[in-house]
Amino acid sequence: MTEQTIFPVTNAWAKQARIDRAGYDAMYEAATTNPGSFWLDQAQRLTWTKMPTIAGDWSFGKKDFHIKWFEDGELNVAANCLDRHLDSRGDQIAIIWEPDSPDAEPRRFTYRELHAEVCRFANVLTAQGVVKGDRVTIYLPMIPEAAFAVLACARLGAVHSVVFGGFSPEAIAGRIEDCGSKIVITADEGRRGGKTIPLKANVDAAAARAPGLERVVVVQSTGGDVTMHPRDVWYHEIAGGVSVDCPAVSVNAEDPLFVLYTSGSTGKPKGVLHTSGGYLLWAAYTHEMAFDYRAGDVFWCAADIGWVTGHTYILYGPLANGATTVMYEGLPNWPDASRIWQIVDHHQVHTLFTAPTVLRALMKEGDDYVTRTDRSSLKLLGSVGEPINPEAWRWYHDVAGGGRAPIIDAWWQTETGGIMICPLPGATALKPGSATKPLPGVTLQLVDEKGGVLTGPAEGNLVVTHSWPGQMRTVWGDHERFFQTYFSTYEGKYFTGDGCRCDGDGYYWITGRVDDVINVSGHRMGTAEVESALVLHKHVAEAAVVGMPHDVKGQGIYAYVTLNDGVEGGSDLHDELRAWVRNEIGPIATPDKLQFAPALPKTRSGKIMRRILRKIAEGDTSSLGDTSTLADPGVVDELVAGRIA
Ligand code: 6R9
Repeated sequence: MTEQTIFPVTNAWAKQARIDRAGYDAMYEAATTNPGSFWLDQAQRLTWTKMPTIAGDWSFGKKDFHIKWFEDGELNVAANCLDRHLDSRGDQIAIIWEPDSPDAEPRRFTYRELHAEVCRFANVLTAQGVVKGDRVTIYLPMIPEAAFAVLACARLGAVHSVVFGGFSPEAIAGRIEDCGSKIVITADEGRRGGKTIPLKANVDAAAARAPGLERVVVVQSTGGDVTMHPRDVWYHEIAGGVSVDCPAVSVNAEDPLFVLYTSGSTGKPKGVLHTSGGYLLWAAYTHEMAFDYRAGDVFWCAADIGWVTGHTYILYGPLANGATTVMYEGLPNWPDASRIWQIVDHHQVHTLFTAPTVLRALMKEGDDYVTRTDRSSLKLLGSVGEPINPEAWRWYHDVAGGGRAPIIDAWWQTETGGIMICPLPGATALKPGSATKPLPGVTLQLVDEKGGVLTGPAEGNLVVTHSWPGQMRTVWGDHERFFQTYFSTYEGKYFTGDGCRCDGDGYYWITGRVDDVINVSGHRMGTAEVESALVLHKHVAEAAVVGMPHDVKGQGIYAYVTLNDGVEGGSDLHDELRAWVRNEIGPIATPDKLQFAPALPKTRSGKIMRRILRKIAEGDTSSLGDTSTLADPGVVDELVAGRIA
């Protein structure tokens, strides 16, 4: 299959979709030529307590750098996701919760029931002293209470910071401290793939390193044994008898809604801050546009709410649009590779949104697991998190979707709040591996290393030239870092960190990160973070981490480690170091391969030549390029000889 393979808009979608090709072109044009009125119009999607009269007010320039959207508007995000639906669809299912075990019963919450649960949770948080503007760390498994907790914060105008359940105590502590949250909401244990995850015990360990933590609210989920400390309270004990009425606090559009930590190319993870009005509008707008969402569609984003995809497409987008959203506790391939398709059948899922890494893992198990299920409810398939390779695309399209459902390959980032580039099912012919075209309101450019703008078919670095409502507003506590990270490379433009190619039809093909961020199973990992974890070990002198191709994860982690004098690098230490990283950051950061190196290849000025390390990790040792600038070129031969195949 070449990139010339084109899948035209299907007849079914051509007939029913809201937006056709001409409609897309007109809308794109309107959003670009008159963004002010375009976005004030779009703002009508939300219910405001005070309607905004100003759309975007922003500058990416260094002198008067600022980003604001709908700055004179006021609203409550949870009321937009709940209260405003009560009259029209109070008895419609808002959330279908599918448990880890196929033998356990799913739970369903109508909009009315979800509203009550969120109000109850909000009242409990208020009783614990949470007020508007406070940060609340949420470290929960994929259980309904995760949705209640997130929306309860939004209802109070408190700022949630969800930490993925796979992160270690060390990582949790860092996030609690960085955003200064005094309260953590967790559960006794999580459950995934038949195994339990000791969430409460992890929070206990984190608390030792997070002196500012005052209160831990514990949701009983598995009923597993936990130790309760004086700072801990059981949710079910303090929620009994609490009112299910709770007024929604009206906030300014620019008041913070959440902080979500993400890896960058340097330093510790950044707290990406999203605000209330612009983010919610972007969530609602993109959910409707990208998936041509219609009332009644059952929407399943198979992500975890610990990642931005879960924030925007399990919760905020679907709920703002009054959808029925599926929340799944477990793994797509447990107990076996049919599980994901059985859930589709069971809940008659209309749109499935998942990641290429999941597809590659399922593909390996063979088609039988798929074809023995019905899947006729599936009308649309989404892909997100990393470039989708054409083989996985083809399999998703032909086998999983039976050739009927278009694939919405959606490119975006934690920083962008929601989807930026994707096909529209009724408007865009598909090319496997291309995220196709920007949504109306998204203005892209490709630039070369020096910032020169590339036009026509070209390959370069992807930038966004105009602000959009869903754009992050700052790095929590470090506005200067926000500017430096995203706006200093190319003056006056937002730099995505991604490389990209644009073809003759104006289709965008993301080629991957151009910075030191690697994409492991669709999750971002900073090489610097893994290196910092490794050098904390007493035997490690130096470490360099690079990405390598991995047939399921997309990219795997390859670590080169030099040891302190006198320490021998045997298999015990090898295993110990992998476990060490797992402990420091979490399982997703565990190096796939770890090579003990006598030294690292450095330039005379001491800079590690990562290009060479990448080539060796890839096994591409015939084309290492110029090594003459190295302080000790002999190091390279030793690294090649010791490569872990
Ligand atoms: C939503 C999300 C962002 C990085 C991004 C890019 C990669 C995401 C992609 C994609 C190619 C797609 N990425 N979607 N690459 N095609 N459809 O994943 O956010 O975790 O912040 O990662 O993921 O490299 O820069 P986040």
